[in-house]
Amino acid sequence: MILESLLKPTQHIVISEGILGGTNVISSQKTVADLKNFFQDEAERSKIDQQKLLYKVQAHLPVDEGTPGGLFFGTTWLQPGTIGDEYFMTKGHFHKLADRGEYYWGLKGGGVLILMDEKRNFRGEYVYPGSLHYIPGFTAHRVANTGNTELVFGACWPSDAGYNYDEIARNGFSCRLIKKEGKAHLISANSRNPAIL
Ligand code: M6P
Ligand code: ZN
Repeated sequence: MILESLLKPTQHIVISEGILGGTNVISSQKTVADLKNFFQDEAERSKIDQQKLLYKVQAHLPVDEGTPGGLFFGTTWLQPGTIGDEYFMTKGHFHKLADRGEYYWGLKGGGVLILMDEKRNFRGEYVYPGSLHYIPGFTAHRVANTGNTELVFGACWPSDAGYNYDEIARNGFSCRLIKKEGKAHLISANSRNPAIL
């Protein structure tokens, strides 16, 4: 009787893999088709199997999107590979409420977190199992997989952050993560190379 208020958690996580279970967990995925115009070499992207999986996301959404004060928690599985010389990457976004921050952390594989502020200044941080990244507000974020295996990373963000994909779709990031002589290089984008939705 005394133990009645001790409850089993509604959620669980396979801690090393990031796999989420329990209530209110949603899954989504992005294919090569979904990243039309996001890579520098659009001609190459268009030649690849359009249904090929680039990444999948699981997220625990305990409250409605837009609710102030809550948190969302997710995992992303990003496949290895390149399009032209550019590594497979997530779309990347600013937040709709632009001042909202986010945490990312590396779980498996290796890559780079690409960050760009509102003045289009960019920087990259290595992602690896155990890396922890604080993404400040007003900062677009995208992850690229530079390894030969799946890159898995976790994320936690405010439930009212929302997504602003438009800015990236219009102007892209000011940098690209490319493979040159087998190594990753973060280079300034030579053109704005707008990604038209
Ligand atoms: C992380 C979080 C999610 C995001 C996902 C994929 O898990 O930041 O909010 O949706 O990465 O990134 P994107 O939405 O930019 O494709
Ligand atoms: Zn975000």
